[in-house]
Amino acid sequence: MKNYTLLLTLFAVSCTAGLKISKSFNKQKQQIPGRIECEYYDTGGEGIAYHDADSINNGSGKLNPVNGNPLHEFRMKEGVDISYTKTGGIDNNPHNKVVRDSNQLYVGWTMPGEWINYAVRVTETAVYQLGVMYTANGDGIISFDLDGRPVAPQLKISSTYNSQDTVAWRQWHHWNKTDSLTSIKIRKGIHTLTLHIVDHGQMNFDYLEFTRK
Ligand SMILES: [Ca+2]
Ligand SMILES: [Ca+2]
Repeated sequence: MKNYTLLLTLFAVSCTAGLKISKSFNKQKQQIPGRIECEYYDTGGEGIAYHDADSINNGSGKLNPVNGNPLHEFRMKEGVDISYTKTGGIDNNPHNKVVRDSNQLYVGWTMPGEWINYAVRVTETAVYQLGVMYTANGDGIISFDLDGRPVAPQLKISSTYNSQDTVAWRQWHHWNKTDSLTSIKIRKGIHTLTLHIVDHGQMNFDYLEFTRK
């Protein structure tokens, strides 16, 4: 019996040692209430901190070539695709529903099935309203897990496509902010928040905003 218990203990220890978990970016947990910057997703790589459709960063280092500008090279070796808001009619265009600051990093090139983890520190147990700063080339669906369990129904991100805009690529740059996508009760403490791209994709996410209801 003793040997059996010892074996079980060894098995448990080795499982724990082999378990890889995602960790906060720059060892700094983002806070709720507050803004969760989507580009500050966890470290740990593909399958641990995120799942992305391809292993290259289609923004940093590609669309935005390496040139010494940190906005061009942000997390460029990781699979999650990142760009930033630009002037010259790109992200400050007349079809925005909200005023946009330039040089704001965001996660883009989203595809169904992708997910991203965020280590968060929740400073008070409360019901939080969830806001999102985003663009959507068509109606998209996202969902959220907290510590691996769904915390909200699947959520529709309304399209910001506008046929008045004849610049085809700019259909991915019409920014909007929703302040009350859903309400989520979250307990005080350290949690892992997971953003899932459920359907359509083609959305850009600058930040999530959690405010007390
Ligand atoms: Ca990618
Ligand atoms: Ca951002």
